[in-house]
Amino acid sequence: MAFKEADYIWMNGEFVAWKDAKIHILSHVVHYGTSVFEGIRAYKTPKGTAIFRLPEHTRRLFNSAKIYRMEVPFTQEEINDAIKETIKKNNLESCYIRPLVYRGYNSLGVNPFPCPVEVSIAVWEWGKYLGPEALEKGVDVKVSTWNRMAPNTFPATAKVGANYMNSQLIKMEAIEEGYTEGIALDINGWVSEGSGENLFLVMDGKMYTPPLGASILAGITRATVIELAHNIGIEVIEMMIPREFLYTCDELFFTGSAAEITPIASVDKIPVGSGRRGPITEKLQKKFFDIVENGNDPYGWLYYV
Ligand code: PPE
Repeated sequence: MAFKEADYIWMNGEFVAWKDAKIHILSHVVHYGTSVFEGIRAYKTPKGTAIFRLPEHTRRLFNSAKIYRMEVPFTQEEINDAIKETIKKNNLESCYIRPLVYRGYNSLGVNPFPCPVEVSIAVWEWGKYLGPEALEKGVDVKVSTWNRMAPNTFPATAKVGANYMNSQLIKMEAIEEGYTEGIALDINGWVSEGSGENLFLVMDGKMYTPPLGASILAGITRATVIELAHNIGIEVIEMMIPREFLYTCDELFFTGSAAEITPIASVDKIPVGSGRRGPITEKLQKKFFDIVENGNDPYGWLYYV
């Protein structure tokens, strides 16, 4: 879906008009994928616009930058403030937030050090990530022929632009074959994650999710769902998951800032459980949306703009 354009984008401390938010074609990031980023949602609540788990996202952004030896020319507090200002400046009640740290223009060649580290923050209205009916009906997915990146190649817990070339292979294959999304296995054949989502299974009343050692991003929605599940008395087990569990589990769902909590209806044309959203998935969705949409937030996860 094409952008629903907002008015302003924050670039290196200043607001510029959406259409003028440009960089040079010879910027390092354009050629070598030299960027780290976040995806965050802000929700409209009865008490005003609230950003979900903002400091956790900003911390992950800075950790991704640290892994790639990028020194962010702002503090985490400055970025948090800038994100709030950008939402205000654009008069949005709810939006998706995309902070980006990248290597800009100086010279090319793999060595990134001569290129300046720059920061931008964009916000825009973004509907349901996997389609308008996905949260209720669930999505049809396939196990990708592409694996997630191997450990010690592209670090999976760093949220960097270049990792999303692998995600694009997974996503394109799924779409070309008529599915909404793909699930990637890691290089050893264990279940890893979707192109832009973490994954949970429900089996016999317990929940299972791959550990960080299965080449996944340490999702903030993943951590959220683990905590919500514990608090309603459901055990969550982090373990290597064999592919065939995707076919035999009772419920299966994706989590992500963009995807929120999206049920999976089928894998490789095999229905998951009854083939529709399961009861535990629905319960977790209710808990999640009660926090972000109604502002019932005993956890302190909402940051009001
Ligand atoms: N795995 C991957 C590969 C991933 O990209 C995301 C977020 C997650 C797991 C879930 O992480 P979290 O958002 O912290 O719960 N994907 C972001 C980008 C999606 C995109 O298409 O761009 C997002 O959800 O914002």
